[in-house]
Amino acid sequence: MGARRPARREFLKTGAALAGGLTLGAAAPALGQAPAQPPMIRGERDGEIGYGARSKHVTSARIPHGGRPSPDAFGLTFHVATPLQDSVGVITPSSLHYFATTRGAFLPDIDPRQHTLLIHGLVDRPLTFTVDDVKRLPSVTRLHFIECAGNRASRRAKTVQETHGMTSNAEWTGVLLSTLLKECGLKGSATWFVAEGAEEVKGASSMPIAKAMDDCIVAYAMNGEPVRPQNGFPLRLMVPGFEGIFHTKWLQRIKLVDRYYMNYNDFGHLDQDHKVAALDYQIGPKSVITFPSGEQRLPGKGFYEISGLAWSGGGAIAQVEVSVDGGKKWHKAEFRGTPQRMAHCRFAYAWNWDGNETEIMSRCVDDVGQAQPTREQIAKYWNRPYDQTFSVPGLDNSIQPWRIASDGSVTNGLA
Ligand SMILES: Nc1nc2c(c(=O)[nH]1)N[C@H]1C(S)=C(S)[C@@H](COP(=O)(O)O)O[C@H]1N2
Ligand SMILES: [Mo]
Repeated sequence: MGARRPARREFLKTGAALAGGLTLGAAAPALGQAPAQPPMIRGERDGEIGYGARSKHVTSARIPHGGRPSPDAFGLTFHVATPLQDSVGVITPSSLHYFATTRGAFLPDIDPRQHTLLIHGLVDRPLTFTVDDVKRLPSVTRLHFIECAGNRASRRAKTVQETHGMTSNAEWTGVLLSTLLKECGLKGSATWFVAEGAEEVKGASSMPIAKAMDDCIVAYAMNGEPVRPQNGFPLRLMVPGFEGIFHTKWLQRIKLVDRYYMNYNDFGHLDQDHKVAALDYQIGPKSVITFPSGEQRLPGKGFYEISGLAWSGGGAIAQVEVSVDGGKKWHKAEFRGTPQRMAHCRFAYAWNWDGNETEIMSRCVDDVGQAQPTREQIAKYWNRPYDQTFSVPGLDNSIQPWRIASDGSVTNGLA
């Protein structure tokens, strides 16, 4: 199991911190009355029977990302971010999964009985699969994150939803793309493939064949039910660890080709600097503290469990460290659950806040040895000056600091 058993010393320290925090008012003393009877939710009238609804007291919601309304005045949907500040565990509920359409889209309303997936090009036998055909084949079920290239630190962002909400993590079920490609028989000249969606702009991307044969999934289910229309119903391609744009939704066609093909999607997101472009496929190791994070408030000094998420496109997360003094000292965080390959993993760190202003942040290392960099390190790598105006070229996996003021308010440490 990946969750380390805490050393006895560490456990005692945590226990002491917890006891201290509770005496500082985290829970009210019991006075011995029986709990009052709450009002009742009334069956179907409150929408609870056919398809469950959450409590009306839970209001966590997605927000449009990057200042662009979604849907816009024409009814097109763009980018919408997950409320990571409220997240617990590692599963993003499907209703809160971020979603992104590269050029804005009306969501295709696809009848799964009519839908087919065509695989053709450099294959021995071009084949057309119905959704039922796909479901008959041997399946896999795996946790995977998706992250959009638009997910980046910014001085203007106030909350972790604004800085990091363009990533989510779900349990995906489907058939390995390699299973389908073996049915078709790959020709030796097939070195790339193009995956295409069913909407008007096609959302197509070119990807190397090695990735197709490794771990890509043609997914039909997400978190135990059919993939939601916003996330690609009835079939979507999962390209674990690759930038979000490659995970083609409403998947209807895969063409095997012998070189990189420029598509609408590729054109929109490729950088002219080939060094930046090369780093735009696989997501680097990244982590962020989700509690406490921007615009939250600590009610007073004492015990808190710092909690956050870590992920990498290169494999599973091997280690997360937390600093509670602005990056001077780093402490090993604990995992909650077992880190999975190309999936969010939840980390926690027991903290006794002394009530003084400070800065907290996390950093991670994945199991192929890649480490999450600071923004200064990234600037140095690209040979650019590091100042307030620096923006990370390509994908941004920089360390995110949160500033805690002595009144307990939390703000973006980059601001
Ligand atoms: N067909 C199609 N697939 C697509 C897109 C699109 O616009 N059309 N957007 C891509 C982008 S930019 C991202 S980040 C991910 C987002 O997946 P999600 O909406 O399920 O979170 O889907 C990708 N797949
Ligand atoms: Mo994206």
